[in-house]
Amino acid sequence: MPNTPSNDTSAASSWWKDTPIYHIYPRSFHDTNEDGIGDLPGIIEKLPYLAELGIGAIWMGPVFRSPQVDNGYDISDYRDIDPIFGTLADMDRLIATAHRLGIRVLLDLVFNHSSNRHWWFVESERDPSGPYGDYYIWRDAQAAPLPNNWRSFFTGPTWTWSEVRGQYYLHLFAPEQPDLNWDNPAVREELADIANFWLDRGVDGFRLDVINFIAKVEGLPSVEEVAEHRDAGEAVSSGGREGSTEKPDRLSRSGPAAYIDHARMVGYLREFRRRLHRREEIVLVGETPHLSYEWARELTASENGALDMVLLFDHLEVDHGSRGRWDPVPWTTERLARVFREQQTALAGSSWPSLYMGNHDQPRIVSRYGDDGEFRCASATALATLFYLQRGTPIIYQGDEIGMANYPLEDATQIVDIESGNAYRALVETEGVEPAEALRRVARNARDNGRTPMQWDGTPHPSWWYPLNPDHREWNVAAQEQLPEHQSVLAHYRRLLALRAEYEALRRGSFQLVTGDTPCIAFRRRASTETITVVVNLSSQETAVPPAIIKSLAKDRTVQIVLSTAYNRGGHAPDNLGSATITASLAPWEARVLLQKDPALTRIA
Ligand code: ISL
Ligand code: CA
Repeated sequence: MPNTPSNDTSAASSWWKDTPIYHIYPRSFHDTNEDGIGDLPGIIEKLPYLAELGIGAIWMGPVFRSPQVDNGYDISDYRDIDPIFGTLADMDRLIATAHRLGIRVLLDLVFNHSSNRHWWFVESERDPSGPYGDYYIWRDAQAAPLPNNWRSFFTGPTWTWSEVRGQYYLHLFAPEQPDLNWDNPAVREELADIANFWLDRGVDGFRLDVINFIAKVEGLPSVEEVAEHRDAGEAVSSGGREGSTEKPDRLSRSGPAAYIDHARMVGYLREFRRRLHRREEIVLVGETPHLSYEWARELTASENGALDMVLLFDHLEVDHGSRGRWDPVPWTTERLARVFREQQTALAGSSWPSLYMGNHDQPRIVSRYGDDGEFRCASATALATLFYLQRGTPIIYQGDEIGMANYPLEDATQIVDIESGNAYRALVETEGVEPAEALRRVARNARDNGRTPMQWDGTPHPSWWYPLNPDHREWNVAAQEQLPEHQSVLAHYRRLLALRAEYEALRRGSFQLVTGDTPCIAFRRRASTETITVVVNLSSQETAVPPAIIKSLAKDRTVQIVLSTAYNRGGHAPDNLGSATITASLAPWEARVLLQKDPALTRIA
């Protein structure tokens, strides 16, 4: 078992606060049998690369048996590996090899819904009064066209008629992804058993897919009726403490958050955790789209015993227009800084933030918030410094460590992802948007952007299930290993993670936003004997260090620069960063990390 950080008193608890996690999208990570799909042997082969990067855990996207309607997020057997990825023996070998390298393993459990090809659903359809009859959410046809007016994440209604059973069933995503009925105790027991099956094989935790949607509002009322209940100030007890009223979610007036009964959801997850083997050693990370900060804190407060972290979305929605991700608008430093402050404030104390810039559902961060043209390396490293030195656990998405960018989508036929493809067709066919304009809107945030194959070297791999980004010939791991440090995104990520390992202020220190006025964001991390200030120029122009930073540093002679993404600016070779002037103007996309060791503070033994 990997050694736990020395400052942990209890042998294995909260290891996940001290080590970055690397998010692998297995389908696109590394293909060892030339079938064009990444596989488990491919992940095993790259574990040393990940160990050298400095990560302490991997989160792998779903590799269970699946018809692949939603690239594995439609599971038909939770206890077996899909042959396109490998076998159970491969998984056992992966876990053992990772542990030998000091890397823990998290799996991605999709428990809000299964595949419609899971035998539970086949039986539920065939035999309504059988043992699986109540595993899903079924409703009779009524006078109204559908049981309610909820909308799917993947466009269209959330109800599909089953000729076999003669009823509608609920699916918040594709019709091939029927929602499981968490109100059924047999379902909750079955899912805890599946988690224990993997924990008994040595897995160290789980990322739980859209886990905040597992408890739907009683009676499945229409969106408007839910809003009325909440407007009437209906007191809804919070998950942990009775009596407090639920603050309306940002989206409780409409959209997915209106479908959730949060108090019941928290209750189910506390019961789920109580049932898990090794529950003190593992980490539970919930993916929670549209979750309010209040409920995020409720879910992750350690005393509530539900989840350890959640994946919030607000920092990846500052470029969403009024109609969401398919209505992209320019983002601002002010909006992003405000979200950072809100998230860090909400999850201070006994909660713990996750820090992520992208994943298989998001566009590439260097294309989204950076400058993937002239300042691609500078902006990729600046954004990594901005996100990953905050309080919380960094979750690095495969390829971001070498500055991978969006795929040049020029034709709608290149959109393979179900959500993005449905959104494009809805814009054109339902809203009458010109195809070229619909493509412009969807291409920027299409999920395909984050799913192109990992770029290990410059050689062509024509068999890949999705084409490699044409820029892989220049932007790849092998090339980054050869570049001088200050031109290598990969080298910067290694230094960044090493910096976190070196300074307690970065691992466990407090967070305080100092400024968020265009074009800079600056924040401060404090621990017992050190203060670290991070200031980032989020523009392609040179800019002055914000006055608030200069004021706080001017008097202190002990300040030194421990990291800068503009190494080659003013003699900033990595080994003499300390000599550079602290308040020199910031180069385009420069992130500067300043250390103050306060001798007045005694080091806590
Ligand atoms: O980002 C999103 C919401 O704004 C959606 O792209 C995404 O579907 C949502 O975050 C939920 O994602 C998870 O569940 C989906 C699956 O398609 C995603 O890949 C998964 O990450 C359904 O299982
Ligand atoms: Ca393969």
